[in-house]
Amino acid sequence: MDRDWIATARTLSEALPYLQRYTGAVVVVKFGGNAMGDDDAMAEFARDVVLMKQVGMNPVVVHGGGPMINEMLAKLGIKSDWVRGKRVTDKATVEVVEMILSGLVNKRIVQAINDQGGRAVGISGKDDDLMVCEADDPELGFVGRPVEMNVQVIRDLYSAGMIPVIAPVATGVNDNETFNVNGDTAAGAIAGALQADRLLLLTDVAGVKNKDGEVITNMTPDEVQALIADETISGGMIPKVETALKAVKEGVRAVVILDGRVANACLLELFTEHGAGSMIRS
Ligand code: X2W
Repeated sequence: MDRDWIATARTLSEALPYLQRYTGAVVVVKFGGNAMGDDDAMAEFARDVVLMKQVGMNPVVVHGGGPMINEMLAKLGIKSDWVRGKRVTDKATVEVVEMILSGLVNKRIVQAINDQGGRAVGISGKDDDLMVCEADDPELGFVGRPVEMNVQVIRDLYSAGMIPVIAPVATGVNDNETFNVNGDTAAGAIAGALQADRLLLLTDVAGVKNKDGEVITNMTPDEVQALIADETISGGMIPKVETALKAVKEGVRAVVILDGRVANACLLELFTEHGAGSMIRS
C-alpha cells in the first residue's frame, strides 16, 4: 500500500504547538542498557535525539549499560552482586565499569548520533568535575552518591550546538577515586542541577502500572508515595520513581518513565497529544 503522505504532512502540522512549547527546553534523556537494542534501534534513538536538537531543544543524553558491564565481567570471570538495585563495586569491577561505560557504550551512542548528522560529544561525570561523589553505602564499595554537580560543561556544549552524551562514572571528593553511579541516579542529579524541563527515563517497561496492569499516565509525587506504600509500585521500578521524585523536588518540571524499545518513544512523548509512559509532576 502507498504510504499516506497526507497523513505525514498532517502529523508534522499537528506537531507545531509542541515544537513551539519546547523551543530551548532542556530535555535530559536517560538511555538505559535494557532500552538499547541492535544497531537499527540505536540509529532510531539517535535520529530522535538529533531531531530534538534540530527543532531547537537541548537534549542531554545520560546512559546506562548494566547488561554490557555484566557481559564483560562474565568474560573476565568477575562475579557481581547486587544490593537494593545497585551493583556491589570493588576495585576490579569499577575499572571494568569505567571501561565499558565511558568507552564502549558512550562511544557507540556518540557515533550513532553523529551518523545521523548530530554533533555528539561524549564525556563522563569526571569531565570538568561534572559529578563529584561520596561512597553511597559502605556495603556497596565504589558506588557513588552525587554530592556536588558542576553542570556548566553541559550548558557550554549544548549552547555551542552539541549534544552531550554522559557516562555515569564519577570522580570522588578525595583524589584518585572513581565511582560507579547508577544511571538513573546520575540522570536525576544532572536533570536537577540543570533545572531541566523534562527528564525522560527510557527503560524496557511501558511505565508505572496500576493493580490491573494498566499504565498510569499521570501522577503527582503524593500519588507515587501512596503507590509505593501500598506496594503497587515494587521491585526495579522503586529506584526509578524515587529518582523521579527527587528530580521533581529539585526543580525538574516533569519526569516521564517510558519504554525506550517502542519506535520513536521520545517523539511520541514530546510531540504528540498521545504521550507515552508515566509522567510524574507536581
Ligand atoms: C550501574 C551503572 C550502569 C547502569 C551498574 O553497575 O550496572 C550501579 O548499579 P542501566 O543500564 O541504566 O541499568 N551502577 C551502581 O545504571 O546501567
